[in-house]
Amino acid sequence: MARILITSAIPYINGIKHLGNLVGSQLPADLHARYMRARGAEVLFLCATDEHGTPAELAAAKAGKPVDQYCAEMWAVQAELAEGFRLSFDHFGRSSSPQNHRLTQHFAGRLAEAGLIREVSEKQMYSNFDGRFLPDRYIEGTCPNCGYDKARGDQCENCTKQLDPTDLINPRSAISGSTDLEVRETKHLYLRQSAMRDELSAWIDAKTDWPVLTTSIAKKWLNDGDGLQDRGITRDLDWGIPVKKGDQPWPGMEGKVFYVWFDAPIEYIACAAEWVDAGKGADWERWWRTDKGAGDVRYVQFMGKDNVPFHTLSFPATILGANFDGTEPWKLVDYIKSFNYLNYDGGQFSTSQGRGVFMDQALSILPADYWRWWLLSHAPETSDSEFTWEAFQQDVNKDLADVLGNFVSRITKFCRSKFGEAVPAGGAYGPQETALIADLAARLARYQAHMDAIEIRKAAAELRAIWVAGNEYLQAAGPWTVYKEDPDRAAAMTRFALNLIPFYAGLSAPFIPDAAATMAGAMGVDVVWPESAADAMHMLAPGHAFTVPEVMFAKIDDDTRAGWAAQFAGIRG
Ligand code: B3M
Ligand code: ZN
Repeated sequence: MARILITSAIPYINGIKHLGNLVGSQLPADLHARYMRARGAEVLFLCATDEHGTPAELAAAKAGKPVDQYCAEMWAVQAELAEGFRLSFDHFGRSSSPQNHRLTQHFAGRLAEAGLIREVSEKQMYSNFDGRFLPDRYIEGTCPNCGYDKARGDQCENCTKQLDPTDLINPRSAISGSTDLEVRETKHLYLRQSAMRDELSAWIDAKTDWPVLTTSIAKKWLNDGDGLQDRGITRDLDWGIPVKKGDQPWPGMEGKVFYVWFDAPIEYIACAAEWVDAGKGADWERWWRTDKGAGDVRYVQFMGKDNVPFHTLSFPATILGANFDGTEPWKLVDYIKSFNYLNYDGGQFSTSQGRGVFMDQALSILPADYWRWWLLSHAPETSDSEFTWEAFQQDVNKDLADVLGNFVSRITKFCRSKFGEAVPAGGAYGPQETALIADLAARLARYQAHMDAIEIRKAAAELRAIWVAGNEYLQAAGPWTVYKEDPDRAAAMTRFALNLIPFYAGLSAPFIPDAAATMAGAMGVDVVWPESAADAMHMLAPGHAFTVPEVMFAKIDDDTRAGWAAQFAGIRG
């Protein structure tokens, strides 16, 4: 049995995520997890909140709460929204967990043993007004690379360049806006990732099957040398994982914490330990250590493009470095699926500016399946894509209501009125049905190939075509007309069309799990992946009872659409 480890980039704790965040990591990761489980793989699907660093501290300060309390509350909010969107994590952890404290300190100790950490006395921005150092997001200014004027001290959101606070032009404090800043000396630990350039370069060169988006970003940072500069992995902050060498103190580093981007990817590992400690699993090393059973695991990561440098360079440097003596072979990622950005109505989604539709708002106006279908079928794979209310209304009405929902409703109602609420006997499948089975078999093979390759838009297009094929069959066959002259033939057509419903339920479940459960439930069967189109059309035997499901998808009318467009035009307060 195939074993698949899946992680989604772990969302920052600082507030509710928008739909652009959702489609850039958690949602496609869920699609893959659901698909692989349906195909019989043993899957471990992990996500967590990213609770350290300046995003957490700044957001807690804004909310007027102690940062630990703020994080606990926001974790619960994010966990509930994840459930609302039917994200099927095996565990939703927290990067502030004791497991992550231990592992992060462990990795730092191993890297020190390997000689991959050096102590650097460096210059940091200090705000006289705020009376503190201003690492990372505590400072904003103009990007030296692209000129974007809201670049943060750790990275430019606009061009993805990783930055140091001292790189910014016209820097200002993100807390007070003060420009009364000075440079002060402070001591920090640096990860010597540059020492691992050859190893990382060979590893990435071997990944010829990765999406171009992933490898192009990785190679850009490798080859212009920029991304592989040694990076500071400690910070002068209160909140975070205390700097230690394993469980030993680190002289000179008292009062400092690890940099959020050092401990966040380690949470992927710690999350598996949390999963075990929560009583949900027996052995996390079986997923993470190739010497302890993870040798046959395929590890797939999902993330937005701005996270690629950390996952292709920094995190691999950490876990490869920790195996300097061959005693700790950690599982490296096998495939990185990365995403461009989803834009919102002519601009960017923005958490800091409250622009766009956020996960809680989305669920307050429509159930998860509407969003899941639209977002996944427009996943920004090869380029940025754009959410508009017009496109959303049009696609949802067409694909979900007119095609899929209408098919299910039409055939179940027709059967109920002519044959009752059981699959009719009589007649036999003829050339029309044989032709559709052949078509569906070919489409099923293509759909599986796209899902295997995590080509999400192509998979969605094929699934839509599979729904359309059923609708067209029903339209062309016209059992309601045939019934008058040849009720037996109409019964065979009806039986065939009813059998398409569980077939659709199985294939659609990774995209729209609730609707799939409704379809299968109405037909009195479980949601199962149809391994063969021909067999699937004989699954419901004559006499098998069913019910007519409630309306599966309501259409969005123009007034409603216009109302939402107006409601979400402004910025969230
Ligand atoms: N929290 C950034 C983000 O949410 C960061 C990802 C960490 S993945 C280890 O986009
Ligand atoms: Zn920039």
